[in-house]
Amino acid sequence: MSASPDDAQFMQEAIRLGLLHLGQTSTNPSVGCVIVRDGKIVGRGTTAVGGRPHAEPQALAEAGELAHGATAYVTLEPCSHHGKTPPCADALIASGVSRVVISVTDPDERVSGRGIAMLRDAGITVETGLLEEEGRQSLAAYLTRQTKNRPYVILKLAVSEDGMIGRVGEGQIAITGPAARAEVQQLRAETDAILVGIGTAVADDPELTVRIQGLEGRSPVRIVLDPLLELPLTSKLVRTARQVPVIVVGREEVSEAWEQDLPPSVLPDISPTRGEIDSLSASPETIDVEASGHPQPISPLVGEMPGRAEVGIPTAEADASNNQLDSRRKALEASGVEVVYCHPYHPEQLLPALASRGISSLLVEGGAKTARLFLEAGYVDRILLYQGPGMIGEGGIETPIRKTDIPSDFKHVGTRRVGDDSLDEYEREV
Ligand code: AOF
Ligand code: ZN
Repeated sequence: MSASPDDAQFMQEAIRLGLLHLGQTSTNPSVGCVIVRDGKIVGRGTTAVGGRPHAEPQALAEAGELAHGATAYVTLEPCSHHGKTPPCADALIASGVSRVVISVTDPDERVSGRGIAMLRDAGITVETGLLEEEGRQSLAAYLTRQTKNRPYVILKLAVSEDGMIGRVGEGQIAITGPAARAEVQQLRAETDAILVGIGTAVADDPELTVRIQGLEGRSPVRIVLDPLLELPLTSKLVRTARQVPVIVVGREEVSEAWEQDLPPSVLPDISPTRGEIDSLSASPETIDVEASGHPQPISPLVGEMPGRAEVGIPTAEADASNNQLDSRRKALEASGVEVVYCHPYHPEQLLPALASRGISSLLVEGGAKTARLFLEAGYVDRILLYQGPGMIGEGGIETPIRKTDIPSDFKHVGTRRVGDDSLDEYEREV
């Protein structure tokens, strides 16, 4: 393609616009579009909150007559299908633009290549692949859900100078300062769901909501991996479950099979660990989550747990435990928590189940076991390693991953200061 430095600059602006509604358009991607006439931007658009209208008609509306003979820069191939809105390719053709520059082609099978073909058939010059790597990163959640049938997984860790993420028995302790914490709140606001293990939920009693001014309404769905349904009814998570959804991922029945059923490690340096996770059996059908424009909580799914006889637990004992589990489930549900049942230690089943409910991005926030489980299974796409200046010392909980053992297929995006802390970012190709 014949991209000029100006082309790159305009696409950069389209990518910036797309990022403005990250996490607010799911399951639609947040696309950015600029219309440029005689070297000047005459129209701007971002996919609207909720997913519609798409970016292009908004940018074209702002440009009006000036779109005639202009160039449109768009981060994703314009759509060609009659979905909930008419095709953006038709809108571009009708506007009279003479050139369309695209960063990423759309994997949605209703579109893929057809949007480009419609534009070319109408005599418009089309160029693709400009700033593709950045474009793909900006659409990472959408592309991952579309092509891998799972959410894009971000692992965030706050590590002390001596490589610890907390101290045993002390709940939440400050490792990073206010600037880093504000960044994490922003990240939560851009993510569809946030996940912790029951160990962290009990020890830290976190709320996992977005509390910065102006973003309070953008808290992600909160998910707790909790095989035995131990989440206290008095926890902040349960007490706020009617305001911001909480999903507890438990296991269906008492059995010992889940203790033995570990997925193989893909990280040679980290030994297989007992995580805190159970996982869902993937749902065969998908629900139309687009009507609400927001990810829906996953509904209860009953997995194929091994029967008690198979794992040799005495029936009476197992019955008593199952009765307890059942009453805990009812109590959680009465508080507004959704309880789902699943298989142990298998994010390869949990993640597609979340994707099928419209969750395109997932922030894993703790603790060490949960982080290891996702890392070992190879499902982490991005790692944010915040490093604070303080020491934890004795009783410290070691970080599940250090700068020196980041898997080699991650690219080190960079290091930057955030207040008194530093942040190292690593990402995989999308
Ligand atoms: C564009 N521009 O801004 C976005 C696009 O359910 P619908 O009708 O909104 O269609 C969803 C699909 O539209 C989605 O899977 C993706 O292919 C495309 N998203 N396309 O031209 C946009 N957000
Ligand atoms: Zn469209």
